[in-house]
Amino acid sequence: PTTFEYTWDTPAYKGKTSFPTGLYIDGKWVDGGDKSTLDVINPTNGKILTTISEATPADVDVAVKVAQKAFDTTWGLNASGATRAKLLNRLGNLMEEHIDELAALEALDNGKTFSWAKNADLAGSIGCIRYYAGWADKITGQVIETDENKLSYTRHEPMGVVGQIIPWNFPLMMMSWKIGPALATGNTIVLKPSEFTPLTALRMASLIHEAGFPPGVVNILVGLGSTVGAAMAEHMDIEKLAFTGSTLVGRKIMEAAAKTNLKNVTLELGGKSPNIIFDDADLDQAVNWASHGIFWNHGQACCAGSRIFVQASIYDEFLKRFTEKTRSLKVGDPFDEDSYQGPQVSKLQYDRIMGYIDSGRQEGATVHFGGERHGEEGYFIKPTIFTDTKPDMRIVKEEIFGPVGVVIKFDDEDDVIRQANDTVYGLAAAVFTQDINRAIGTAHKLKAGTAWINCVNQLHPNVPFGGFKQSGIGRELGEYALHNYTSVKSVHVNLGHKMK
Ligand code: TXE
Repeated sequence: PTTFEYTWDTPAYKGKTSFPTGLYIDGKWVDGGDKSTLDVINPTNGKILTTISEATPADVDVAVKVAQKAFDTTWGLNASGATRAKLLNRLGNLMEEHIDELAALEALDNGKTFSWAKNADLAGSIGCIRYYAGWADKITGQVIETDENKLSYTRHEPMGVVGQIIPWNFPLMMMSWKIGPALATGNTIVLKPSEFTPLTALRMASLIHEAGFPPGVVNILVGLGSTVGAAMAEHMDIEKLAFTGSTLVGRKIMEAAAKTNLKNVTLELGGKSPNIIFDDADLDQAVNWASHGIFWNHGQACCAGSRIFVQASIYDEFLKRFTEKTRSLKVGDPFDEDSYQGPQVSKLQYDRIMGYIDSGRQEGATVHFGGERHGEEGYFIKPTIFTDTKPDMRIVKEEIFGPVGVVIKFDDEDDVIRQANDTVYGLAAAVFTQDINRAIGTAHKLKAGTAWINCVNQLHPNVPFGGFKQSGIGRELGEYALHNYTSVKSVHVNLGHKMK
């Protein structure tokens, strides 16, 4: 396998990195079974950054075998909670020591700005690993009283080898949300990063190694979804598969699980989250949050507030201030200190988003702001606002996953709740108002796994995150995520009851 080396000399960051890029299996870096490779593209200029080893389905078999062996010997029920906590804490400390380097890699590979990568992605990732380190020695079952001749209790046992497939929008954070609870509960892992953004996961392989996790506990295979991802979903010896990505692929994974070993599946999928702004909201704050809601991470967030509903009496004033705010967002190089928005992650995503912008125009909506590419190279798209939309337009119904928001006028509370819930998704929702009854009442009526009041995009390792409806199955983060990675065993002990 090759070594990736890179030196940054930019306004935001000066530093360098060097790490092996092979598949990380059984504590070693190896080439893929058929020696094939993948190009990693820099989205800021569309050029090849590096070429790395690509895994095959046969490599998945090898990785599952070594993960099973590690589960049976050095991990699983063989490593105490205190040991698992110690190693996770070491990993968190190593990530913090390398925080700038990891943030720079994330910005380079994904296109997000260095400062957001550091302050949001890295802070969230390190916090998540440390949070689950805290749980590792606190995984307990219950003693259940039945009768005096019996002792009944439960154990929350690790499942075994778990598969984890992650996307490209928050590569390191999604990896942390996955490996944190899985390792804390004693599972071994075969993880597939997105083929579009593999670099931070590969750098993490070195840190996991350095932290001292036994070989085979974490295995990282970069490869395509259609080959390696599908092989994981179908694998007979993967007990559980955790996936974050598109609803389309989530469906395929459930289908593959159903057709093979009925592996347990958790899914974190897409969204079309409503952001409701009532006439009594603090307007400047509502504007700033709404902007962050749709334009943060270039709209590539599953919980992006992509449908902005504004009450009729303040609609014109909101739109005026929201347009000014949008105009002020600097689109540019992720390593410029004043950039807010970098390029979209890939040519594929750039084309998809531009396709949605065209469809909005063709279906009769108004491009109120933006609606075109930015600059000459790379995958930059201007932050875009649509108005004059209709409920059945594609830009109102479908997840665009880009910096494209629709602003919709509403009359009253019932009307907006009906419209907000008129979607197949249910990941998140936000409401802005100064009236506490209206705020909490609306939050409770919205069909979404997360409801934000007077804020958006707030995530915390201690608080669960996941979707209603077609946005997913299961919850990540918080104590809830431990359930994704444990099987409950009930033990009945006879204390003297005689059988005749
Ligand atoms: O996602 P994919 P894509 C949404 C968003 C975006 C759209 C398409 O709307 O525009 O999905 O993005 C792996 N079996 N989200 O095409 O393909 C793939 O290799 C097993 C929302 O990039 O779902 C990658 O590791 N795995 C989202 C992961 O799935 C397969 C984040 C996600 O890629 C596979 C990303 C298969 N058959 C996209 N095919 C969110 N919820 O945050 C692909 N993969």
